[in-house]
Amino acid sequence: MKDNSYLVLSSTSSGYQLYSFLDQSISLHRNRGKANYDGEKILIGDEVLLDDEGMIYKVLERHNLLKRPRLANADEVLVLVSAKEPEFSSYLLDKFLSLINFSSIKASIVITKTDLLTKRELLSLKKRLSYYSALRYQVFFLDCHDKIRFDYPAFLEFIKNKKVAFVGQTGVGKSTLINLIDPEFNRRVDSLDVTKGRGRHTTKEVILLPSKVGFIFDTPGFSNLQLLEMKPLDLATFFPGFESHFGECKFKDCLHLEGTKGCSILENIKEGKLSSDSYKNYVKIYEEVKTNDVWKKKL
Ligand SMILES: Nc1nc2c(ncn2[C@@H]2O[C@H](COP(=O)(O)OP(=O)(O)O)[C@@H](O)[C@H]2O)c(=O)[nH]1
Ligand SMILES: [Mg+2]
Ligand SMILES: [Zn+2]
Repeated sequence: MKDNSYLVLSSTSSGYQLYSFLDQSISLHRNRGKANYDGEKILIGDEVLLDDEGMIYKVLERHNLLKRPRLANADEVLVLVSAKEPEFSSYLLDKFLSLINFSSIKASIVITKTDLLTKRELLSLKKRLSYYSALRYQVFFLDCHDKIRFDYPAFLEFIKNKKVAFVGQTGVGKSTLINLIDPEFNRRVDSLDVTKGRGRHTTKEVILLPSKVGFIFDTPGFSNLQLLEMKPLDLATFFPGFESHFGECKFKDCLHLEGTKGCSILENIKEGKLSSDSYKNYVKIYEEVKTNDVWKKKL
């Protein structure tokens, strides 16, 4: 079925840029009226069919959906977190991983700006990240300007022939990394140094780039991520490291909060099998999810 379907790369005011699986060409097409997916408009990453006049008339079934940034059919989501500038944040990492787990998509971790660390800092960060490797996340340390140093060759092999989404805070190096993979894309890179007066250009919308290696979603940055669609119990289930303990707590709807009797998560933390640092992130994110009442209104 792939042969006559098209992949949505980007959305413009004059239509959708589509990639043809048949001949790898890219062309602009409009939507005939109301082609949608369960009432939702076409997303980047959707696969669509064209009628005889070259108009989109059908959206094919989605394999998955990432809610934030909103995109369809990623094989893998790569969470980019910088080692420095902005400072490494396990809080943001845990938050992203929760959301991706919740969306049932595979996640991996990319640490950017590794070149800015001293040897000692690198060792200490690697130790910190070994917790995530033990949870079976792939972790890559990169300098987004350098194809030789650190884990770039393994990273390149990893993304080959996949559709991968790069997500992460503004300024972590998403666009820089895309330019390293395929300089032809010439993605705009933001200067963090405003004194240079170049102004800031940001990736404003999700776009899917057909690179020489594989398909890459570049996504808009943000300073913080809100988990608006997640309920407290979703977080308690999908927080990184917690999934494999699902159903082990005494109470079925356990939120793993301090003092809960028979909580498997708290026991695992006590035994050092789950990270107490990450647990602090959990409590912080739980408080945010609890106070966000968007989901309550929908009930
Ligand atoms: N030293 C260093 N700087 C980087 C690296 N990756 C990106 N940068 C710089 O970080 C800034 C933001 O990069 P950009 O790709 O625009 O980030 P984005 O907002 O995630 O797309 C730019 O000044 C880049 O040159 C890296 O691995 N090492
Ligand atoms: Mg960017
Ligand atoms: Zn529990």
